[in-house]
Amino acid sequence: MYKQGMHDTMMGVTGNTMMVNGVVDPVVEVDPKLVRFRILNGSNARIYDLMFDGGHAFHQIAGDSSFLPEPVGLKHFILATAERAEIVMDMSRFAGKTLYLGDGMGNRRLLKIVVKNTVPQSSTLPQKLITLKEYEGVKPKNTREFTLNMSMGFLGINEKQMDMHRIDEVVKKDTYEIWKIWNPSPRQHPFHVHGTAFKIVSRDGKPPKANEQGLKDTVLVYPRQKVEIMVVFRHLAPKERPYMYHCHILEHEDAGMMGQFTVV
Ligand SMILES: [Cu+2]
Repeated sequence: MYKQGMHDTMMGVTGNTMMVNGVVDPVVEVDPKLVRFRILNGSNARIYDLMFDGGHAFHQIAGDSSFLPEPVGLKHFILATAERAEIVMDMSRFAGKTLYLGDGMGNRRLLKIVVKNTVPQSSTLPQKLITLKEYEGVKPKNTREFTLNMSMGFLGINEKQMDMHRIDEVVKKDTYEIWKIWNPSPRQHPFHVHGTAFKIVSRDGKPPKANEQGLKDTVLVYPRQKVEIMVVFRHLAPKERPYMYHCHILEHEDAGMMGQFTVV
């Protein structure tokens, strides 16, 4: 049974069978060299803490919508629903061995990786990847606030449930804005915005971690956290075809945690 009541709506439904690219118990064979994984969290509700078995180190090089300014050394990272990440793992150390990409939160193995027993080729990543110019030196005057509401039986944003016949916000094209997202609820919500690649300005007033410093379209907002993002929209969106912002836990957006906006 997919959804059986209020609890499933609040918590989001998580199944008992993990799949990668639609495959149960997936296996991939790789060469013993640098291997790049392009990962999308396509789950409806599950948030992952991705890591390799044994805690082997790797680099994240890209997030949702751009490269990171530089490769970020990690042993694990959180990937919320709809978020993307590109990571590079040096497989030259594992020629002839098997390792697993897994989820530390549920202690689950997700992907079996068989490293071929051929001559290892080692190489290094560039130190610098890109210079992000989009939001550099910009100090927006316009701000908007979005409060993520969740109480028994009610899921909404700014005390409103999604209504396809209501436009919640009107945004000006090519105008930089700060969006303040406040999550007073006890659950984490991945906040997703259509039609933009934004920059995370701060989490509770502090700068985001190094692997969140690229352009994004989804940001996980933890319970009782305030996240500020800087957005700009480069395309028009009339009221017949508005954009949406919403929580990307399927059961939450489905229950009304979503709003729509035009770009004029
Ligand atoms: Cu949510």
